[in-house]
This record gives sequence, C-alpha cells and structure tokens, in this order.
Amino acid sequence: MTARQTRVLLVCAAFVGGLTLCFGVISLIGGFSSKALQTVQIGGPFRLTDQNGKAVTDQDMKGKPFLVFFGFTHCPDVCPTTLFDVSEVLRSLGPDANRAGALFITVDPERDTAAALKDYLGSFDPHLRGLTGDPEALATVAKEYRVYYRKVPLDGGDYTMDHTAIVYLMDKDGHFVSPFNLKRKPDASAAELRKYL
Ligand SMILES: [Cu+2]
Repeated sequence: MTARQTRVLLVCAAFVGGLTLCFGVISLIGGFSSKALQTVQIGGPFRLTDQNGKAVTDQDMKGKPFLVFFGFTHCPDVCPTTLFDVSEVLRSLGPDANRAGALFITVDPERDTAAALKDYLGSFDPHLRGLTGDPEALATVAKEYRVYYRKVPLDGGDYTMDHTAIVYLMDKDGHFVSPFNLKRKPDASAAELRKYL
C-alpha cells in the first residue's frame, strides 16, 4: 500500500467514525425528545356528539387505537387534505379499520352541527367520526389536546378558523403515542397504526 492510499483510507475511516458518532448523538437526542414529548399530557376525558347525533366519550374509544384531528368543514385545504389522507390509511387497514378509530373534532361548532358534519364526511372514509358539541366542551377537549384555534374574520362578514393541524395517534388506553405522520404511503401509516391494535 502506498502512503497516499493509506492516507485516503485513514481519512475515510475518520469520516465514517465521525458519521457514526454523529448519528449516535442524533439518535440519543431523538430518543430523548420523543420521551420528553410523551411525558407531556395530551388527551383526556370528553363528551361530544358525532355526526349521527350519538354521544361519544373518551370511554367509548377504550380498547382501540385512534387518530384525532381538529379542524372545521369550511377549511379550504388542510382539513380536506388530512381527511383524505386519513381515509386512505383507513382504507389500507381493510377490516382492521373496525378495530381502530379516527376522530375529526370541530373547532367551529357554530357552523359544524352534527348534520353539517354528516354531510361533509360523506366524501371520506365511513370509519371517520366527526365530533361536535357546545363551545365550552370543545374548548375543553382542544385544551386537553394542546390544540390552538381562533376565529379569523373575513371581508364581507364571513370568517375562517386558524387551528393546530396535528394528527395525534392515541393508543387503546387513550394515551398519546406520537404525532401521526401522513407524509408517507398509506400502507406504511396503516402498518404503524396496526402495531397498536
Ligand atoms: Cu383546517
């Protein structure tokens, strides 16, 4: 081996070593932050009404992992896109979708009555349940999920809503697992959800 080859090898070894160290540190930090996130209390008791006028509580969700997303039916893009993505995941779950849950909780109870939710959810997977309730009940559940929302007036007297757009994955005991990633193939998302069945 020439001196030059040895030097190249050494540089390579140092680089790979540095890389390993770097990934080690990143995975340490990653592990720590997701642990830290899990100690934050997300979720809690609620009593709301679904799109069929049926009462739904956190107790009804026991025994099934479920996804929770907050939004409103007049949302121009984030909500319909998310509901479409969640529908794809539910479709990908096949019969297992009956053993999981997906909740769309409105932050706009003024317009999102049970009937409005039923009409809107007709375009998405039938496993999705839309939840509404009185403003106080919705404010409570939003607080439990650390969801921010705000009414924003529009020209002409209309209004829209600003809101947190995180999809939460909850386990079958109603405990928060992690934010649910929909930026991947529906099969991959379904496989993750299946782990919590
Ligand atoms: Cu939205």
